[in-house]
Amino acid sequence: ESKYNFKTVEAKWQNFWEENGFYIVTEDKTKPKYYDLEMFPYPSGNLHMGHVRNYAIGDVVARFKTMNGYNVLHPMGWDAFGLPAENAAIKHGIHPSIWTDSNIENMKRQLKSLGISYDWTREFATCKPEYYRFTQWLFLKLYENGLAYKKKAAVNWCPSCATVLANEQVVDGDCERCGTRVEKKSLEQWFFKITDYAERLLNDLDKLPGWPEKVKIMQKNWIGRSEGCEFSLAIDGSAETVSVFTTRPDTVFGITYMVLAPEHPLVEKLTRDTPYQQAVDEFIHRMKFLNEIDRTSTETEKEGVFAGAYAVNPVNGEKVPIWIANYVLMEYGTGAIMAVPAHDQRDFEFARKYGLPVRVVIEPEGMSLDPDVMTAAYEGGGVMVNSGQFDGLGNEDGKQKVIEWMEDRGIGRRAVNYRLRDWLISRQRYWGAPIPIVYCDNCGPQSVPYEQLPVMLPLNVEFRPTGESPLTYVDEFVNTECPSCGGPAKRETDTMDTFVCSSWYYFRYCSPHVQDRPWDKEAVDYWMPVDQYIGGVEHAILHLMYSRFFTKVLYDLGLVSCEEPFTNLLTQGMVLKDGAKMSKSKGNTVSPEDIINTYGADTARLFILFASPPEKDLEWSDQGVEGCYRFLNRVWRLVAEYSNQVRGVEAYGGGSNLSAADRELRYRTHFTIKKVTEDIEKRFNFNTAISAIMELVNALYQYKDNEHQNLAVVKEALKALVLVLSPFSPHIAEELWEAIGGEGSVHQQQWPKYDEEALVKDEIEIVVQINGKVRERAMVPSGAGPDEMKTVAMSLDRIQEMLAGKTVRKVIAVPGKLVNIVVN
Ligand code: ANZ
Ligand code: ZN
Repeated sequence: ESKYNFKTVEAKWQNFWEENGFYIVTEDKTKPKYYDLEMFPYPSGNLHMGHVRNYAIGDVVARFKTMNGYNVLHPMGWDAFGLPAENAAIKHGIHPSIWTDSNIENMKRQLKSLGISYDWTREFATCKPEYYRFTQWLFLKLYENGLAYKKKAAVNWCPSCATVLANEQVVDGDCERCGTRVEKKSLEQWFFKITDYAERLLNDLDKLPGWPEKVKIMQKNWIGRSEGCEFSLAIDGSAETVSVFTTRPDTVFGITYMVLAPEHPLVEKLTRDTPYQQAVDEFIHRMKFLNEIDRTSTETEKEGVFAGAYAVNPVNGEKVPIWIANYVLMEYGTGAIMAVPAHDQRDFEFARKYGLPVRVVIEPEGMSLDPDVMTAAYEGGGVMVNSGQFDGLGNEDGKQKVIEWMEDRGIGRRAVNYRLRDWLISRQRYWGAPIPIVYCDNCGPQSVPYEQLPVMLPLNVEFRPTGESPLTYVDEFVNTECPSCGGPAKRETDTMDTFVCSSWYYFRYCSPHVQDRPWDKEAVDYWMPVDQYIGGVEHAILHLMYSRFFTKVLYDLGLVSCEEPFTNLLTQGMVLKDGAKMSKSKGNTVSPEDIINTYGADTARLFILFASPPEKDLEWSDQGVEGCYRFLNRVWRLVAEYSNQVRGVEAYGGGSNLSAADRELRYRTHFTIKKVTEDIEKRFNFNTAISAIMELVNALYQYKDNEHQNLAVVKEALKALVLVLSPFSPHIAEELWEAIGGEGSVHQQQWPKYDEEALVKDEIEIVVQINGKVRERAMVPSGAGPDEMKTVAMSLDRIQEMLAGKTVRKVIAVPGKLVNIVVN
């Protein structure tokens, strides 16, 4: 019992928790609820240190809130659909479901060995029919409400993964997974209409004070709201008009040409059977193979061709040439722009390249710009010039005046544009939730009736990277009956983006076993919103945006009562080793399992929480782990030495006379309680909380050297120590709690409260010197004056002994510090 054997201790308490269903919660209405959620993992095979960090942080929160009287929901599950399983199938011939199940089993075992307080009865995997049935159910809800639609779209296509990628999965023009250059391909694809919610997704960020500012800024930029106007220009000699979106109506007199995106429908109309057709066709053909990122990158050379037609500028009647160029995208605004090279850098570069005119219409106050010598566009503000009746107006004012002028004439109107695009959810993949739609030659696309869900993934499939879903080749899957006319019909073979599965999983945890609906409304109303969400900042945009979108849609449909899913968000930093992010590809990983086997879960957790505050990056350090291990051993020995003496003793509760040393220990005890409580509650500063605990242990060791021992005070200190340590290192805390005679489980105790009075330091320590040499220390009242200090010093046993036979010549007192006795 005297040696810390973490293996026995951790196994013992993990069994105890499991056997007693310790972390199972129900919707107990007598207690305030607290929903503590960590982003669920993809079952890749093994936990990595990033996971350990994420879950250790979440577990401190769960245990702390539980001890503070909350009914805490702390669930775990698996984001189990997705590409790696399918790639493993292609590579090793293992079925994705078998690969996924065995990974889940392994990672679950690893999670349990970490001692995280999950309610495992709520576990689910998104790849199981019991779950994806409702992912399909939700798809149908969106479809019925006009929020899911199919359209032909140019998509990002990774030729190596043979799949469609969302914009967000394209990093600098390359596939996020394999690094291959991404191409463009036109396919019929399913979309969710997240753009309908752009404004609310933006505005409601203000309702999230508990989110990190940087995440809100990222979301804001992603939504990308721009204000400006849309207006149309006539095309010379044609009945057609072309409309443009601009954020700079104040520069409308500076238009010297116009640009259409290569995909713009007018291109064909304007150039068909003209001498320009061939050059335009060639250009467009070339652009097809470039993706959006390459086309719009500032480094990419701007290129274009003249369309052979002219547009008429409505403010001054001028005819300007219409060009087709790579830098204008069909997917933004109207797919056409008015070009103002003097004030837009992209237009400037293009104009210089093709010898198009540059006309200055905004000048900075007191300065004039010469278009012939300008080397870059002037994009700043200023005064309108060369702008007819608007001359002399400040440009911000001018923007409004030009819009009004256009509105009065019915040419244009104020407009808002968002960078946010609709969410492309189609994947030409097997390992995802099938989209519950069938196509009938007579009736067109039909929803699969709710009672026929789930549309089951067939097990027997062949995996070949063909670019089509493997489901396309499974006749029994594809061929079905039309739910409307009963005739032959074909199933949709696309599956859903896995971000769909993870956009609603936090609702499912509230009532994971209901079979006839995705959740029980009452349970969801009890638990939601999530009080604390914890995960990697890499999900700052997509997952969090999609989840917010789903929640708003479900709210509008009356299916849930909250409009935002996550009240507080904590984005944890990375785990680094040797200054670089720990990753398989860099070969600098440390295996959590090895660390747990060598030092135990309590040490692993303590180190990870102690090494750095949660939001900052954490540098792995073997010495740091060793240090935490030594610390837990030190705590163990301390308790072991005291346990027999204090087991039956009541913790100090006031009353009897305390020595200075007793008071000092009580001060440290209550200081620690206060510090740990505030560090966890207000700032998640687990690192400083743990330092405070370490100091309390030092204080206890110091106290142990005293001859006089007040066991009630010691008991009070040990109790507090074990209680405040328990969220960080939960197994050893249980064992020590038992050792000092604590009742029940440490995790079911009330969080300790600090005693304000103990925190008032009414005495201070001074040193007593003889001829300038420190000989003794003493406690004096904190306001003691020189005389009182001298009296105390002279009366000390040790000092009297040393003064025997000597003549005191002088006694000097420095208040708050020392007494020096000068002798012959
Ligand atoms: C004329 C102009 C003059 C512009 C000027 C800017 C400065 P944000 O802020 O991103 O919304 N634009 C509009 N549609 C486009 C498209 N489909 N592809 C590429 N560029 C497009 O940008 C809005 C500005 O981007 C618009 O305002 C337009 O150029 C361009 F001194 O119009 B501007
Ligand atoms: Zn039909």
